[in-house]
Amino acid sequence: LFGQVEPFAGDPILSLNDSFKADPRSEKVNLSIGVYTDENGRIPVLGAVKAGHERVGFAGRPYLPMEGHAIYREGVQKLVFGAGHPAVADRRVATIQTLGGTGAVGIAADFLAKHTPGRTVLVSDPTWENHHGLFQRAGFETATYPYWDSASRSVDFDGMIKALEAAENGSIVVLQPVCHNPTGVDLDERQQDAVTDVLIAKRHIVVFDMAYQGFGNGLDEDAAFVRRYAERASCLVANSFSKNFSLYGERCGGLSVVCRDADEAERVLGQLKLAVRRSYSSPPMTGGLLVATVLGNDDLRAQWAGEVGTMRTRMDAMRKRLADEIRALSNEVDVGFLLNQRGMFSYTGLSEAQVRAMRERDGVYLVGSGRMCVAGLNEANVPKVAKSFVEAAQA
Ligand code: PLP
Ligand code: TYF
Repeated sequence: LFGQVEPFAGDPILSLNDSFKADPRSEKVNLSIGVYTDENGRIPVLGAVKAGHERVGFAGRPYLPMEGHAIYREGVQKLVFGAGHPAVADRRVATIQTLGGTGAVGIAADFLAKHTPGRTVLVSDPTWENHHGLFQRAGFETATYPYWDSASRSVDFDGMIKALEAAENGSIVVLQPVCHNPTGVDLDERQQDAVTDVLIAKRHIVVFDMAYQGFGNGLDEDAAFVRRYAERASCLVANSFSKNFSLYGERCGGLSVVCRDADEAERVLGQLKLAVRRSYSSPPMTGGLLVATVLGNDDLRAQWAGEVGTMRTRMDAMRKRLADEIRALSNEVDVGFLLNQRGMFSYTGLSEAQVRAMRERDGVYLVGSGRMCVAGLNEANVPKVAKSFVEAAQA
């Protein structure tokens, strides 16, 4: 019956993570998968989440509504758009609880496939690979807009603008507003505004995918692009709590659709619920209750915001430490990229062969594209990573 079924090659990043776990060397360093680990190399349990867990305990487990927990959805709106945002005040935002950021992008794709079918979907080159996969699964063809300029190790802004202008009116454009995966480079405020002008003039449908809110400059600062855009036009916003709540396995995220008015938002919410009903009926409760409890309580929310700041500060410090260590070993390796890029990832510019050499010789694991997860760095492993990096870069 299933004789023709093709083998699945596996997800390259998850496979690399498995190879890391199987590597017997004790001095190995995992800078591959996008997971935040603390100074001791562990995935942290945030204090605010632990306190939330104690508060909610374990009571009955009825089904949640299709759209998720009401306090959770309110929390998403406040976090993504800010408390006083006009779209929220006008009740023009339809928000649902989703299965992580992946589930949010997936439901966005399903929703758009039904209500705006046949459009071209443009994602950045490069991007999180699943952007292609999720929109293709929903029936779209995907194409790319230029994003990364390897010569300057920054955004190919002119290329991006030209591609958005050249695209058919009303195309679907997926944008990562902050801490771009995999490059670590973001648009600055002037560039964001220029891109916004083009997107609105072309009546493109924008899907923001914000998986790292709080890891760039701050929770509010990181949402500024989305907030300004949503003051000017309708859009979809996927957000993830996997990283900033350190709740990877709980699958917590949100999808918000900014609409023209409250009536439209009500109907859009209905269609999002229908998409959920046809896919998995309703979201799971445990992780959602934790997030809702933290976001819905002023003290816990403030504690959480502080802990997000601690994660961000540590990653920034590790970027600087690695740059210093590399400079101490060699004047010939340019480390500016480590300091200009933000969030969990840095595109190093290393080739696949150089990345392989670091992995095989030194047990330092980066993704084949040259992406380094800086959250895997700590005081103990930075010297080793710096030495491995310099040797690979100069080979
Ligand atoms: N979008 C981007 C850009 C990501 O980098 C990731 C995860 O790494 C996701 C979405 C998925 O997030 P989640 O793990 O919450 O599904
Ligand atoms: O880019 C990353 O590292 C994350 C990790 O199914 C990831 O996207 C990779 C595959 C996956 C879930 C998370």
